This record gives sequence, structure tokens and C-alpha cells, in this order.
Amino acid sequence: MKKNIAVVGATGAVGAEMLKALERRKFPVGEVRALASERSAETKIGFGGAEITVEELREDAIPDVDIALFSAGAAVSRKFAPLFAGRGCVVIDNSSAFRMDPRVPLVVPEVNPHAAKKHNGIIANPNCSTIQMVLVLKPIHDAAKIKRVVASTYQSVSGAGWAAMEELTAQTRDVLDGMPARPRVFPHRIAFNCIPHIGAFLENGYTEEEMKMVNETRKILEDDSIAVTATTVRVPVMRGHGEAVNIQTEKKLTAARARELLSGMPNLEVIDEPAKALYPLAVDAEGDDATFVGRIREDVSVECGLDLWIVSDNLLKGAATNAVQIAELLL
Ligand code: 25A
Ligand code: L14
Repeated sequence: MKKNIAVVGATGAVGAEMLKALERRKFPVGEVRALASERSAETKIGFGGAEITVEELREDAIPDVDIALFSAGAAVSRKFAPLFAGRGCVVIDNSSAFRMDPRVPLVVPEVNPHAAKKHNGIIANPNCSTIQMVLVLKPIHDAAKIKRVVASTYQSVSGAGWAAMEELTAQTRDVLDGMPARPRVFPHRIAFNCIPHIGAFLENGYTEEEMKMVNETRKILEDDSIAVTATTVRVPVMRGHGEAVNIQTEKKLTAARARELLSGMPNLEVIDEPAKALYPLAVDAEGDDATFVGRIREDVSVECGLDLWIVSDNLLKGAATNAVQIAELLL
């Protein structure tokens, strides 16, 4: 059964990948509508061998579609997602607007597909760093019950959109040419640098991005007893988000057993041959729908602990691919 689809934020870094993911995964699309701000209205986007014209998103012109994929920021989602849902459409929202709303499912299809059934017209797509982490945590939690997670992220610039990707390229060139690097999107120079600041700072000293990882992980794994802490860092990488994750469990898991459990997880690939210098790399993950895990080892500092390294393409599994997979659950 074909579905009519709207992509809201279609000209953004994530929106463009949503359209490509619908094509690549052969989603049974009927009509496809591309919406963005007034600035992008009338722009042409290729889809399925044809061209679609970007329309301005307006309250008085909500399109009649079955599924709407939103990626135009939390403010747009707050205003427009209820208007789409009110017309009987299911909204899959990539923003942070509704993720922690108890009436809204927060879904990673390999982890909690059942949650998607209980929606009231809106399903939230989790934060990128959370998605790739819970893919790894899920089989470990099921086998050995996770008590605590300590995550440090190495996040690519794509998370901040096109302008940020252009900023990394331009600044790298400027610095090599001996010119000053002018920050616009990021609070500091990103070329040849790392910035421990993603999202706004909160009263508890954490950033928004760090608290998303804390709160969303518990909601998706449906277990508020899991202690999570995170430090999120922007690195001069284009699309692949990396994460060093330490996991403490109730039951002891050997590294070999963990590797076996992770190998059984769909859309998660274990690359873990240190003797051959084989482990997940950001540049290898780019353009791939899968998530990659390696450097799996037993933590020498505690009885029941594991350390590992996770990489995924932020714009794909971290955003567009996961959203389209949620749409597939609705078929
Ligand atoms: O939930 P949050 O925390 O609020 O974050 C959500 C936002 O973060 C990004 C994504 O931004 C999303 O909007 N994001 C979320 N998860 C992400 C992830 N995992 C993620 N990014 C990466 N990885 P984005 O930049 O990818 O997309 C923004 C899209 O939203 C459209 N939009 C903005 N305001 C809108 C709106 N659509 C409707 N109504 C509104 N009021 C936006 O469309 C874009 O599609 P656009 O029309 O603004 O066009 C963007 C194109 O225009 C160019 N451009 C950008 N800024 C300027 C500009 N041109 C001139 N001047 C500018 N100032 C760009 O070239 C772009 O192609
Ligand atoms: O909450 O800037 O989905 O890397 C994803 C991109 C938060 C910011 C989200 C980034 C956004 C993040």
C-alpha cells in the first residue's frame, strides 16, 4: 500500500538524506511533498527520477499526506507537528520537541519497535548520539542488566547542518593558508580543534546534548534505573559520530560474550581486529546505514565492566535512516 509522504525541512542536511533514504530503501511512496521555509520555496529537488518543487511550510496549507518526516528544528515541530497529526497524518519528528513527552513514543526500530504502536499521531526520532549508543546497549542490557554508562562523544559537524559542514571546509582551508579562522556556526574555531560544547549549557553544568543522552537512553530502554553520564565533544570530522562508552553491568560479561551478543544485533556491525588495526572509523561509516562497534574489551578497573567504541553516520542512522525505518514500522 503506497503512502503519501511529506518531508518538512527537505532542503536541510537531514531532510535531503530522508528523501534519499526513502528512495534507497524502496519505501512504497505515492506522492512526495517537500516543504521548507520561505527561503527555499520553489527550489527543485530530484526524487525517483523526477523533480519535486519545494513548497513553503504554512499553517493555512498543511498538505494531506499519510506520513510526515520532520527535520526543521524543534520550534517548527512544536508549531506544525500537531497540525499535521490533527489531520490524521502520522508525524515522525527528528527534533527534540516531543522526545521526552510521555504520550510520544521514542523509537529505535531494532531496540523498541513495540513502542511505535502506542502513538497519538506523533513518533519521535531520538538524538543521533543516543541512537547509535542504544543499539549497542540493548543486547548487553538484556543479557547482563546495565547499571551505569559513561559516554564520551566525538561528534561530527554534520549535526549542526549544512552551514557547519561548509564552516569546517572553509576554516580548514583558511588555517592552512595562514588566514584567521572565523567561527560562525560553532562557538569557537572547529578546524584542527575539539569543542566540548554541543547544545546550550544547563544549570547542572551539562549541555543539552549530554542530558539528551541521559534521558533518552532510559526512555528507549524502558529502564530508569540505568545511570548514564556523558561528555559530548565536537570534532573536525564531517559525518561520522564516534563514542567511547564504558558500561557497568550487574552480571559479568566477557569481551568474547559481548562481541557475540553485539554480532546478533541487526544493522550493527562488529569490526574488532586490533592486531590488524581494524576498528570502526568515521570515514568508513560515512554513507552507510549501519552502526559499527569495536575496541570491545573488559574494563580493568571494575569487576563487571566493558569498554567499547561506536561509530555511525550522523545524518543516516543518527537521523534520516532511523526516521524512515520508523515509517516502515507503520506499513
Ligand atoms: O531539534 P533541534 O535540536 O532543534 O534540532 C533540529 C535541527 O537540527 C538539525 C536539523 O537542521 C534540524 O533542523 N538536526 C537535527 N538532528 C540532526 C542530526 N542528527 C540535525 N542535523 C544533523 N544531524 P538542518 O540544517 O539539517 O535542517 C534545517 C531544515 O529546516 C528547514 N527550516 C528551517 N526553518 C524552517 C524550516 N522549514 C520550514 N519552516 C521553517 N520556519 C530548513 O529549510 C532546512 O531544510 P530552509 O528553507 O531554511 O533552507 C535551508 C537551506 O537554505 C540554506 N541556508 C541556510 N541558512 C541560510 C541559508 N541561506 C541563506 N541564508 C541563511 N541564513 C542552506 O544552504 C540550506 O540548503
Ligand atoms: O537533538 O549538533 O537531534 O550534533 C542532533 C544534532 C542535537 C544537536 C538533536 C548536533 C540534535 C546535534
